[in-house]
Amino acid sequence: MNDFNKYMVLILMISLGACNAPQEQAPSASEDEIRPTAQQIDFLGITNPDYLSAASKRALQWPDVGNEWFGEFRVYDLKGDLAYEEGVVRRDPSAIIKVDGKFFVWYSKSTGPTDGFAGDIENDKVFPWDRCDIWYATSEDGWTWKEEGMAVPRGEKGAYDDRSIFTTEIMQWEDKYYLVYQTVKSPYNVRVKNQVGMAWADSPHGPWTKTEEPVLSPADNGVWIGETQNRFLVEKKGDFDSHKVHDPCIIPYKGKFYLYYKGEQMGEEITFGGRQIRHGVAISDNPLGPYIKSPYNPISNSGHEICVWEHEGGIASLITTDGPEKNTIQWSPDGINFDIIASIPAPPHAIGLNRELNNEEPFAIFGWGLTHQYRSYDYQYIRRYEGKRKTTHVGKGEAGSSKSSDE
Ligand code: AAL
Repeated sequence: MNDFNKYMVLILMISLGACNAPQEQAPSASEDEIRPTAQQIDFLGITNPDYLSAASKRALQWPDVGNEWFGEFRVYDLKGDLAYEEGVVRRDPSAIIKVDGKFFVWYSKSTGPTDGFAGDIENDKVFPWDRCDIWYATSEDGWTWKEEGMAVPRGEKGAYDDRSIFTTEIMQWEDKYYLVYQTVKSPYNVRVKNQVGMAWADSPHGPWTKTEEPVLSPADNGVWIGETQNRFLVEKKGDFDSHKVHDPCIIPYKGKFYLYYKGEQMGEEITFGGRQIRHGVAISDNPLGPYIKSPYNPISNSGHEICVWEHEGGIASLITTDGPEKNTIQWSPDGINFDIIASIPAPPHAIGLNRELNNEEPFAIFGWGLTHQYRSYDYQYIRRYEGKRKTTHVGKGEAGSSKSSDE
């Protein structure tokens, strides 16, 4: 374990143990062993090194990491066809790629309000992402977008993707384009299993050819109790992805194709970090599959939408929304074993990274891209985020820090 990992394990152990610890204690033997240097005492602002609080002890274990992942995000309205449109859902933007001088994005699109599960699910719309198809848009400047049309439609009645296809990602590999997306077969009830489908094309404008079968399916080892449509009633929960495989994103890496995804488990619970959501990876020698799930799955214990990119010879992953390790950047040298390398303040949801930006200093990957936001539960729209690294905190008119490199 490197220093940062030891530190994170320590944080977790100390913070869990600390809940039951008496408020005042005589210094223990191990406490005696902690001898901060004068520089550490000054940097951490410790009042008396003979009386170290649990928080100070944890702070003394911090590795000497920089602030290269610390920054802030702002979100802006888009112009043109991706501006908010009443009655229309546009959400879960893919990464942005640039082809022939134009930016391209793909996303889920549906119309009309959400009815939920209480009525006639055969005809209603159960979620904002129900009854979606994959659409795409292009832009010259990343602000004004032209909706080019539908890229991939739902399947014919009876097909595995006949009800909704949504939450897509794009991979450009050699001279071909690959879209992966979630699929649901009708009827869309709360226990329906969600799969991952794929389509490929020679041009970002299509035409797209779907693979005959889904490229990824949920684990088949959970057991529901009874027939009632209640997703929390389980005899056995099964693997982390026994109910749904979501948010697929493929990264070509070390001569193979790594399909990262979010798993949802049958009988999902709320834990001390929120919803039980974890990520997995499935690996293939070929972009079209077959994708074999890693035996190391799950490869995260937290997170929501997948946001991964190649970084310093490994894979970086932005972990948001759910679980004890939310709002962290994690990094893995092998695409499988991820460690926390930074905490990150309030990143946007469902980020569509701008893959054109991945060549400069670390935070530059977040320079700008797309996200979605809820105007209401019924309607979501795509917006632009801009991320800026932050190295100082100064008041208006105050002399800035000499350490600042970005203000
Ligand atoms: C998202 C994704 C998946 C979920 C829903 C639509 O942002 O995690 O796609 O199914 O929310």
